[in-house]
Parts: sequence; C-alpha cells; structure tokens
Amino acid sequence: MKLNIVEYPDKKLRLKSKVVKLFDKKLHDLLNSMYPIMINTNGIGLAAVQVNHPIRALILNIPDEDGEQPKENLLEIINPVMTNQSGETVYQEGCLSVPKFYEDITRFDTLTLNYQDRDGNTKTLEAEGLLSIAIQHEMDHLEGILFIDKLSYARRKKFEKEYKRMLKERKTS
Ligand code: QAP
Ligand code: CO
Repeated sequence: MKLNIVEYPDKKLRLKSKVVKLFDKKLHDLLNSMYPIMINTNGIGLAAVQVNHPIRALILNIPDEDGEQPKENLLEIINPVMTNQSGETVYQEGCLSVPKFYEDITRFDTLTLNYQDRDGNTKTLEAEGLLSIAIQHEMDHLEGILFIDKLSYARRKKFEKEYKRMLKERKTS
C-alpha cells in the first residue's frame, strides 16, 4: 500500500478517527505499510490519520537506551482508551505532520491504556516516560488534535509565522 504523510495545515488532520470494527487483511496491510514510512522518516510514532486513513489505529516504536528501534519493540495500538493518568511531564515534541518544528509540551507522566492488537485481542499497558508521552501525542491525532494546538497564543503565532515561511521556501527551492 502506497502511503504519504499528510502535513499541516491539511484539514484531513482535523478529522475524528473512526472506531476499528474489522481486524482484517485491510487493517493488517495498512499497519504493515505504516511501519516503513515511520522508520524511513525517523519517526517514533504514527497515527493512521497521518497517512490519510482516519481510523483509531496507531503505531509506536520507542528507541531503547542505545537509541535503537528494533521491530520487536513495535507497538500496534487499535481503539485505545486511557483509564488512569497521573503526574505531569514536559518534553520537546515534534510530529511527522509538522516537519522541523519542536516545542515543549506538558503531558501526564504515567497512564494506563486499554487497547486492541491487530487481531482484536484486548490488552492493557502501563506507560511512563517517552512511551507515555508518545501515546498521548498519538491519541490526540485520533481526535484531530495536534501538539501545536497546545501552545500558548504567543508561541502558536510565532509557529504559524515560521511554518508559513518554511513552506514558502520549500516551494521555491
Ligand atoms: C510523536 O513524533 C512524539 O519534525 C512522534 O523533521 C513526539 O515521530 C512522541 C519527526 C515527541 C513522543 C515525543 C519530526 C521526524 C518525528 C520532524 C515523531 C522531523 C522528522 C516525529
Ligand atoms: Co504527530
């Protein structure tokens, strides 16, 4: 399956992703195709809506202590629901749909997640650190929310100005 990353300000990123009901070959094809595009673009997380499939599916591959991303660590998360959240943590986030921009965002420190795997089996996960941050970032995508939406008014304005300039320069080069 040929996939492309949808980039801000494309309105497709604002769609609310639909619950996955069929755990079929079509879903597996999509998940299989999302993995290489995430790795090749140096991503650690990708929601299906970011490749123009607004369904409640996302993948995560958090680097280990050595900065490696072995495929054994790949998490495929379908229909996630957060049940417990606690604490606060700040991390400089980026997004494959908002290339080249990084901003400090406050998230919950730890969380518990209920979700389904690619075969529809129910799972529970306790997350902290970067995994917890990544889950919250990717779950926001399912609601059409981007990390830049969480910036203060002043920082958002600065972002819009710099991003527009970047897009313009990309067009003329
Ligand atoms: C979401 O983000 C995330 O601008 C995943 O030029 C972010 O994989 C989870 C990326 C922060 C946890 C913490 C961004 C690659 C990748 C860029 C990504 C870029 C190239 C972002
Ligand atoms: Co993102």
